[in-house]
Amino acid sequence: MSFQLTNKAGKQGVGAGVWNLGPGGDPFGGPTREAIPFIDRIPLLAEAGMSYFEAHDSEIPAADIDKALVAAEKAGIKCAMYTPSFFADPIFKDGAMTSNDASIRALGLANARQAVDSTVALGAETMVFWNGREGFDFVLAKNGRDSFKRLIEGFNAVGQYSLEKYGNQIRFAIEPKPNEPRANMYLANVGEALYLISRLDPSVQHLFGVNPETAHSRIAGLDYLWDIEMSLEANKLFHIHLNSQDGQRYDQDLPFGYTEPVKDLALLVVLQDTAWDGIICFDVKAPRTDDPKNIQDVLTVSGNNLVWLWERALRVDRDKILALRAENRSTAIAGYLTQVLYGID
Ligand code: XLS
Ligand code: MG
Repeated sequence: MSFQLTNKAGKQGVGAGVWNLGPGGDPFGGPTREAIPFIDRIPLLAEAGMSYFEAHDSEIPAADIDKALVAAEKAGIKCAMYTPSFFADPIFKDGAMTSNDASIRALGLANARQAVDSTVALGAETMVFWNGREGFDFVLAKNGRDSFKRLIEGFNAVGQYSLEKYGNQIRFAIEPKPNEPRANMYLANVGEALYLISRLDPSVQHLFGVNPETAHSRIAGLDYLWDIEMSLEANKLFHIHLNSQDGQRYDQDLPFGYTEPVKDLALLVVLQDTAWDGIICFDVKAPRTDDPKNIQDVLTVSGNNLVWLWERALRVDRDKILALRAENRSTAIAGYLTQVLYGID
């Protein structure tokens, strides 16, 4: 059984990352579950209702792609996106594209080019760039203006490589996050990512968009629905990571639909109304407290919440919202959404 969304435009099915089913370690304590090999997580994602998987190059390196494809084919699941892990290798401890050391920037570029090839080999249409280590912990440790220029150079070079080798076959989605693991991260929010895209070379600009993650907006104290609307307005919503966050704190990757169901309902209304046709993916984390046999709960809870909220969103009377807007009754709109959410209609 896979999660399906009634009348969704474009791509059906939902996805999640192989990293979502981790062994449960955190900065204060080791794993609470035995680590499942990354390739073996692919069938687990499918079993939990996912039609797509996502992976970092540190989880499924180029050498394992054939094995991943066999496992995916067997499980009836496809790759939604692939992403270079600029944050994992100690060589990139102070960033890849924004490192002060030109030889490390060159390594970052080589790593990104390899990830482009792997994205194509896996049959994914999207490669994500998450700003993992691109940032600073101490002021003046980097020159911010130089860092920004280096990001532009780096993305231009990756875009050029991909365009020359594969044409428009894959697109790049920049995923903003304000902090963690760095104290301050470049491309901290959707607005910054869109500004960066506006500064890219016009020959590659069309290849770049954003991958907003709802929890990341919340960590920044921003409204994730507005972030997504802004991406849509710019015609740059290339991918999406849904999850929940319980306040402004460390990145929790809670199940989608858990903390702010009314806002999630409104988000789905917006996606339905714009006929967004991309794949909907979760970026959640199996909590440290869950037993190994229940490791997929975080995915099934997210999937069920998505399907239920999607069905509710289809029932939202758009004309009623317009009428209430015309009467300047924003509180009544909030009440109406809650009414639909609770199924009182
Ligand atoms: C981390 C990010 C990461 C990206 C992919 O906070 O959400 O998991 O989605 O690198
Ligand atoms: Mg993410």
